[in-house]
Amino acid sequence: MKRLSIPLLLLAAGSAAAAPATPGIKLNQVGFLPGAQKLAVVPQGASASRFEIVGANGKTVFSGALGKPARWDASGETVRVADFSALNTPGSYRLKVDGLAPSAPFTVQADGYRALNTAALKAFFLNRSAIALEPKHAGAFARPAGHPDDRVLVHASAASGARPEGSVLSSPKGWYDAGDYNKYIVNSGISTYTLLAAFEHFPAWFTRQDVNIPESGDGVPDILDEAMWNLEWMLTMQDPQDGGVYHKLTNLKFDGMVMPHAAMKDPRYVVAKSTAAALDFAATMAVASRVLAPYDRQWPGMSARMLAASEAAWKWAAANPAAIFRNPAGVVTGEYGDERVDDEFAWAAAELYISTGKDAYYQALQRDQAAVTFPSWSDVRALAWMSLAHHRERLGPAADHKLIADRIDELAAGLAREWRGSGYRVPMKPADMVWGSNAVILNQAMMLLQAYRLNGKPDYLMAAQSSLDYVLGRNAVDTSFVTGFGARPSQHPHHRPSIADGIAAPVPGWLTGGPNAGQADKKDCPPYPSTLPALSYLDHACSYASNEVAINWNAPLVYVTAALSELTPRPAKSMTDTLIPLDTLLRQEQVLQFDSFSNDTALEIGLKLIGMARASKKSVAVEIARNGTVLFAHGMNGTTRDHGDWIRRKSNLVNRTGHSSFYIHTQVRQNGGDHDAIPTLDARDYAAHGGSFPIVVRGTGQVGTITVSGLPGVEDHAMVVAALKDYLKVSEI
Ligand code: G3I
Ligand code: 9MR
Repeated sequence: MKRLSIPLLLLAAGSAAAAPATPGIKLNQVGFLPGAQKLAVVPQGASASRFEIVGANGKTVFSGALGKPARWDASGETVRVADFSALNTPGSYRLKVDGLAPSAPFTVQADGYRALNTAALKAFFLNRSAIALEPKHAGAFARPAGHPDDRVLVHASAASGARPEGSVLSSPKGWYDAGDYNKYIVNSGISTYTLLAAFEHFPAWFTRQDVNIPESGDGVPDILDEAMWNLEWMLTMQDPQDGGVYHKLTNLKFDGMVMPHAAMKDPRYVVAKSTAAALDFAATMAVASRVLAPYDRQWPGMSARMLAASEAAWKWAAANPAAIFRNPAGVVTGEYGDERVDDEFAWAAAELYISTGKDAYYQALQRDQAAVTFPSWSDVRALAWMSLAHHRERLGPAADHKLIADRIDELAAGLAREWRGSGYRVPMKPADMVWGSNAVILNQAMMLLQAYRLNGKPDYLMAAQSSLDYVLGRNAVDTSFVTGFGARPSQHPHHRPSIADGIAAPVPGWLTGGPNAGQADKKDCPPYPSTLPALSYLDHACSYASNEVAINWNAPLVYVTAALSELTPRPAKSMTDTLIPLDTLLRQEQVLQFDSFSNDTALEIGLKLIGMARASKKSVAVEIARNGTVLFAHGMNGTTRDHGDWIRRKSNLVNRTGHSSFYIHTQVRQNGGDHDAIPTLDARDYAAHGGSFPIVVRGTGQVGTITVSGLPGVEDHAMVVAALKDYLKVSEI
């Protein structure tokens, strides 16, 4: 594929991520939880119509048909989807299509996102200001402390009576925003909120997590310790005189491409108070005050102090509703300027309502009628609804539960529609390929997950999984956008420590910004490979517009990987692992035989099976064949063509071996083998899973098969056996 132009390839020399010459198979290069939907995209050019999944030993474990060609406008491609969701056996695999190079390797693994989630959170620690990173926590990425920020100047734009221009403040701690070394309240707000929400929604996941930071083991989950590093800084950005909050703490211009401790010569300033900063601060502190309330022993008085700070900031914003931030003359660092603050008012009102229970905040929220849009630093309305939804049972009578659920479902339904219709099966539209597009799609995933938590619609969970798949490799540039993860990760982020630390690999666990149709850094970079939105990506350190990292992009990566880990259904282990003794299985084959087997017999047994499935509210496909002729076939509502393929492969096995497919399954497993990779059988044509049973006519031998598909193999098998026992009036076995 033509991702990198030749000069850029040379610049990127040393990268293990050489672009493949032809468009290849794109998939999540990290992998899938066993119960997740699992999709890959295959370029249309391939003439093959089927795909295979091969295990680490090269044996085929799964095969399926490619979906219909579908276009993705963002990349100008037509692709076909390979769906291997049914593969839930843990292992390491590749996907193959005749005529194409094999895919990157991926795993199917329970708890498969633990390392990624921990690294994504660790990245915040590695971006802390004002602290030396010790080797025992940071490994090779240890470094001296940067920017103590204990002597920061008040900029002319921020001057007030008690704090005239040039007065000195202490504003230490906090995370560097991104690839630069400045600290911005607006972006800190949404980032810190997202981490706090991840903990608030999935406490069990984070309570089990050891990120190996200096505070680990202090009785507080690491994610809260990490959030506290930034919350303490945010508190220093409030002017105690009036409750107003400075927009940012910054140099006048961006530092050079040096390590933090080598970038401390220029003075740093707090710059202008703004309405957006006050409201993002108010919202975040209101959340923090309730999430940290149980930790008053570790942080005495902190929760109450945060709530008071939040209310003071709200008051300031109410009195100054139009203090829109613009970089003052002479300040050229990140602006995070936001013309519209109605969404910030709504968010702060919602969080203050949840944390204080005061109806005045709910009334302020009610004035906001706008539809919910997925969140970004400049559009935080969705965060209000996400918090209201989580707390809906605790809200007072004023709160309208249906409205909360409907607002979130409306947003999710639109995203899911886009997901279903797009060639790459992503909720993101071509127009969403803006600066930080990888966070766009993960914030979309976060909202889909809110809807899923409310109403359990499977599409929402699958669309969220697809969003993660996209950033981990199922994208048009075949890149895992998380440093250090996947076979072809971003290697050259616009991140000053990654550029200046002398280590070839970038700091791990960072989500890079991703394709940005605006190509706003064109003048500072080698040419982009294409003007198409989804191809507007440069894995080059020059590219601040497509390859920077940022705290507000990593935060939804933390949220989404934890949420998918907690919400993805786990395949029922007890079912898939149940084995019946071999002698019992043999005995079934000997006893459940016929004196004759007519077309009517097939009809009666077939209907019996359907009746049994109905009675237990299960959905199955059934096929009964004699001497190669199908005498009965029915697929109940909810079954798909895939069930037909299982029937074909399971009955092939019975016709070849003379045994029930569950007998072969059990025999192989008892001998320590892999039933999905039997050396003498081609997995495209044979499946050693329960559900197919031989029809044996006494005196004649095997004449056909009765096959059920749709449940775990052991249950498919049990259903056939039960129907035969009933029909043949057998009570033993
Ligand atoms: O949302 C509009 C969209 O409607 C429009 O069609 C499109 C056309 O260009 O623009 C979209 O807005 C873009 C916006 O990002 C999307 O969030 C703006 O053009 C684009 O300029 C803006 O970029 C911001 C960038 O700073 C420049 O200001 C990014 O959001 C923001 O994440 C980034 O943040 C920087 C900080 O300033 C400094 N620290 C690093 C950080 C990350 O790069
Ligand atoms: O390095 C800066 C990056 O962190 C910011 O996000 C980006 C936003 O504007 O700006 C980068 O700085 C560039 C500047 O804007 C233009 N000249 C080149 C700078 C990077 O080399």
